[in-house]
Amino acid sequence: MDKQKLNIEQIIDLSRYPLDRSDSADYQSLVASKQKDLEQQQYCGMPGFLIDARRQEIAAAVENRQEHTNRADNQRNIYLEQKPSDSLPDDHPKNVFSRGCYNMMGTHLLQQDSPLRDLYYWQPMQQFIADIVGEPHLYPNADPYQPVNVLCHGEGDRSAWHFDSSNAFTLTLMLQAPESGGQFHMAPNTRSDSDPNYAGIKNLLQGDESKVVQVSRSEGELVIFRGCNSAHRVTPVVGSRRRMMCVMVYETEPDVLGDPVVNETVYGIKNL
Ligand SMILES: O=C(O)CCC(=O)C(=O)O
Ligand SMILES: [Fe+2]
Repeated sequence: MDKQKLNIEQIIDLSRYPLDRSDSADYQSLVASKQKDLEQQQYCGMPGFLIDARRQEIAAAVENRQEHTNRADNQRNIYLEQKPSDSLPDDHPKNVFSRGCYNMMGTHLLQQDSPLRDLYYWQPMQQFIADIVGEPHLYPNADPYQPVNVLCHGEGDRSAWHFDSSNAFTLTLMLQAPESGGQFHMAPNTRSDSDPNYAGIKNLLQGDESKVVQVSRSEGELVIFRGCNSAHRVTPVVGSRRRMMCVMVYETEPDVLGDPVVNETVYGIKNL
């Protein structure tokens, strides 16, 4: 890649997604339509958000640093817990464990001149996401490892059904699609803040896919989803081409740092 600093129009397709013209009618109608999708479906997608030449360069850089990424391979329940609840029956969702395996690349492994950093810290990007998710402002996460990650699923890797534990929304940018498999499935509104819906979750875990939707994740597509109450998974990747998904974390207040215990588990960072 040219070492000169890239302009944002070399990273995002601004003709389709006019983040640089927030006063324009085009911007307002884009935001309104994505807000509506997010509200109705619990996700919204923006295909072709990332310029394809950048996407290819970023994917090659991620591939080159694969050996430094942290491997996770464990059994967890849909709440991402690894310990059973002895007081509950074996078929209770808290006691149903499935394998999750992937490699995680933290922010510290991204090159300093990675376009992913430029995109993440670009103020209009932060405001665009804030406008869609209905926050007055969003701020970058201040942790050295957590703000911009690339989640890598190699052959056979998958993420089992889970709820995202803390974030009200999850922001993802598809960098590379696998040959096949690696599909993103979601059961919108599986539970709510007032109803844990253990019976519905039990059915889902036993294979009832009647409420499951497959969300398109094309290369270069930006997807925002609400994963706290909508269970989702990534099906096993088939073939040697790695699935690479950039996950960006914005906060509703400035200067948020990560938990060192989480950083050890997720990125393998010790001795903080
Ligand atoms: O890789 C994906 O498509 C989904 C990632 C995910 O579930 C998450 O970041 O919480
Ligand atoms: Fe998730």
